[in-house]
Amino acid sequence: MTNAAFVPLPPPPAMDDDQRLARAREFAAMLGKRRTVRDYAPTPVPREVIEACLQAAGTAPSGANQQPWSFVAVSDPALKQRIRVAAEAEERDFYERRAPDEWLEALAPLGTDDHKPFLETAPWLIAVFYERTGPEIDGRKAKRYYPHESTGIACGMLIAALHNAGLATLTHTPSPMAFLNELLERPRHEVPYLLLVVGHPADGCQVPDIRRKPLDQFARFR
Ligand code: IYR
Repeated sequence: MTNAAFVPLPPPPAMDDDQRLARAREFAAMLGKRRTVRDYAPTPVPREVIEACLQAAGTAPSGANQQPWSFVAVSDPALKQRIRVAAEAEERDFYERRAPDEWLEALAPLGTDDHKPFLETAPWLIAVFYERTGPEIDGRKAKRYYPHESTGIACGMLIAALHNAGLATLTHTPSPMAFLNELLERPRHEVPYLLLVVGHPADGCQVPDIRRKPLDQFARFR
């Protein structure tokens, strides 16, 4: 027996299969133009745009509808500078000591190194956290189900929403990221997941000459 409450699903938009195909292809083409950007213009982006894109992210499906994500959007230059300093310290350690040669070889086509000026130049940094558990209430912590997967889906939707709004992004994962809890004053049960860099590309911005796999290499039909 379930005591769940149900309401009618609002009708989906009316369209025939030709329209469906056209829309599906348009969306794929739109997303196909997304590129990860590491060189940003200092041009500001209104907070309302970021809010609307976060609103889109917050519609993601999640384990047991627990919505275990939490976003901190940072535009304050002093805070961005502190994030850059902390991230670059971790990245230096990664590139100079921790990264195995195999990993450095895999990164070579991307041309990345421990310098992360975009953490100050880009107008917004969105730190994403997932809740490992709920907050402790009366000494008990509620379990969260599929928090990584749920937060990953929300991040995908956020990246798509930002791209659709004409903005560039970078999924940055300085490792470890515990400094984000301290700098952004988030409690310990929130685990840093991703630092998303958001803004407009710099004039003359260049991106790595890399390709995406064709459909038949990553999807099968049976
Ligand atoms: N966090 C480092 C290294 C890095 C790792 C992966 I996997 C990438 O796809 C890109 C970079 C950095 O940001 O430089």
